[in-house]
Amino acid sequence: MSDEESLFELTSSHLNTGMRGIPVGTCRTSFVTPTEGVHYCGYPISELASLLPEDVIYLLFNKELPNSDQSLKFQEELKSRGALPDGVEQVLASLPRDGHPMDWLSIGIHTLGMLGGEGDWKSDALNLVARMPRLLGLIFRYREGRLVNIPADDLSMGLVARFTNTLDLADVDKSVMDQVIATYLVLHMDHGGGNLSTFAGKAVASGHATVYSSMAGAMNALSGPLHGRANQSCFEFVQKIGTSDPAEVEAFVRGELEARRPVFGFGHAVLRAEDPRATVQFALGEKICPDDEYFKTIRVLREVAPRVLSENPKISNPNANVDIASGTLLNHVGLCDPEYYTTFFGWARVAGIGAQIVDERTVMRGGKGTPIYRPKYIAEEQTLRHVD
Ligand code: FAM
Repeated sequence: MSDEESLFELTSSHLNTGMRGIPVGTCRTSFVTPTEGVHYCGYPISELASLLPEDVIYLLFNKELPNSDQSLKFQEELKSRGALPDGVEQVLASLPRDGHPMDWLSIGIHTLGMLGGEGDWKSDALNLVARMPRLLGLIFRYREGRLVNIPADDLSMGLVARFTNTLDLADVDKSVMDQVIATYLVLHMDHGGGNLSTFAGKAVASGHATVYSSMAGAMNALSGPLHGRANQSCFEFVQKIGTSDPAEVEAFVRGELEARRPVFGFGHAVLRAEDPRATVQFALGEKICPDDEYFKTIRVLREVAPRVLSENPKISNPNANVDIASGTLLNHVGLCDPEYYTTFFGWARVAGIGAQIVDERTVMRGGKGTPIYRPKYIAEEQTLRHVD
């Protein structure tokens, strides 16, 4: 790309559109195509879905998949970075239990920064990646008031197992739970440079706030119902359907559209086919929970909704998106409260956003980093006047 190449013709119609589609920078970790969805460092997500989350995190930070030596070394590195600083639990103990888990997550990340920030972009980003499983596990425990017998953080475990070990739910199959969470994490780690939370995180970091403050800002952005919290709404929607009878599901979908409510789990701003991340999760569901009532509902929905949505030519993509199946799978393995679902999204995105912040701060512009963000806003309805 030469410095002179014209990338975009801007007209006043682009103002106040949320910068939709306007190129503002480059991204080294991932890109999204309309038919194959997200690719991490060139690899289609469908080819990465069953890899160890640690290996995919390595990919995002190093732009290459690790060989087996590099993989083991990186897993050890994350273990050595994983211990939470003292004092985190005291802060969690003081938070309101009816506060949304995403607000807890944002405060938790800020707390990690206040108590254990180092001031180095890469080291802080990797420390945060390594500390997320314990932080998230503790958020569940404190917010639910399950304070007795919290297992010690076992740093010899991998990232996912450290979370499930902290959570320590009775009567669940931890190996299936670990498989669902590992797949969830890999699928959600990154999604290009311009999605709201990633953009917000990089914008905050551009003013040289810490990785922790930047990531807390990114999590606040992710918490909105139009962004990350759609996965909570999507499972609540599936719960509301309450049937897997095809005719009843179709009547429900038509009723939602008539009432001008969204059919959750379908449609996308960029994709024009079923999101491969949905395809992967459907395949996993067929393996682990084909007879789960909610899974039966989404299996039918996957056939019915695109057919009904296609009747409206305005809808650019009637197919399933990433959020259609994730809640059903999390619910199946014992993570039954949809209010927590966006925190898994946040946990995953810490890797992609962290890697993108490190790239922007230490690699872009020959290592100088991207300057502080400063888009231009044009004054409107502000004629010059003076106080009499
Ligand atoms: N249900 C009802 N209406 C829909 C729809 C759906 N699933 N998908 C699109 N539309 C409507 C949309 O609201 C818009 O209507 P207006 O012109 O009246 O504003 C019209 O169809 C054209 O929309 P589009 O160009 O096809 O898509 P957008 O880029 O505007 O919107 C979504 C994309 C994801 C916001 C939209 O498809 C939607 O609301 N889906 C349901 C909610 C959902 O599943 N969200 C999670 C998305 C997930 F992938 C994520 O990003 N986390």
